[in-house]
Amino acid sequence: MRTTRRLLLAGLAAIAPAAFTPAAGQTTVTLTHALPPASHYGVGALAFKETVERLSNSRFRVTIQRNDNEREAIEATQIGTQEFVITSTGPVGNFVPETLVLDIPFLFRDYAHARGVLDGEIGRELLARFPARGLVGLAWMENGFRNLTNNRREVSSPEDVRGLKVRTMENQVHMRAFQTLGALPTPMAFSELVPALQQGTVDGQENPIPVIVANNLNQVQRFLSLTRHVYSPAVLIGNPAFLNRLSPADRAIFDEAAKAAVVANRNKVTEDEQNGVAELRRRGMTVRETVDTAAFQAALAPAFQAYAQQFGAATIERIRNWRPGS
Ligand code: EAX
Repeated sequence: MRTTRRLLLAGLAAIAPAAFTPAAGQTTVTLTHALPPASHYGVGALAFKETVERLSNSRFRVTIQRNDNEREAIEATQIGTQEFVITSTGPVGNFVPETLVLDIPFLFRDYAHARGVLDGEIGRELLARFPARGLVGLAWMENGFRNLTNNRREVSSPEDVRGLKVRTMENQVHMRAFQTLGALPTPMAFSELVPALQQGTVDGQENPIPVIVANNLNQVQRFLSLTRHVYSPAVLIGNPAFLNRLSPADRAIFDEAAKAAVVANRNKVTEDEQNGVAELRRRGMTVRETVDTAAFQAALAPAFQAYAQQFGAATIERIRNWRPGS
């Protein structure tokens, strides 16, 4: 009897999405991200939680959990075993290939450029690609400009990268870039990174200052070079079935909470960018603040040609040439 009832309810929920709203009482949803609570993702997740619970008068409760295998968390959000994930775009390209264009090295001039593109027409167009892949891109968040760390040597030019075994995210754009520089890119989930560095499976990795600081990567990495070779967006993704079942008023609550998450997250990135390098030097890292960016860009020319083939030169130039008000 209970099975029949459950099937009937599931059927009703499926055919009456617009009208279906969670029963009175509390609905608990789960959001995961890969980093510690005090990180730029953690503060964003907390802002999301607080906003949802405040605006819904606690009809919805958000449980925040850590999962540092981002691909796994995106899959869980897709199938509905969790409702939300905050993730870097690293693995997202395996689900929504159009987002890979954002991972091209040296595409964005600075944070204002990246935030402007993602908050504008281009960012909206990319989020619109998520539903066809069984995901809802609620908002662009931020991971930050990625920098190279390693245990073998100071890096200031492409020659210094040659031969380094570098952990990359499971991202074909990043892997091509490091292959082109003569490194040995080794893709793996963030959850495998620290053991790989401890065991010497890889010599180095690349991540934004906020990630390096939040995860104490100074404990397993000696040299930091401020290459800023890639801007790494993050994205808040939701489960379509859950979101489509919400009333318009409740959906507006989650949209408002996503905006609050973006503000808290980006403020923390800005703060970490201001203080993180000095903190990492204090913790004992050898920091190379200036690198030969022009030489890196020149060395990546073959990769840029491949990216233009893959994404279209016009699309890349549209992003690269974006200006405020454009
Ligand atoms: O999203 O995997 C990575 O290097 C990411 O930057 C990290 O998980 C934060």
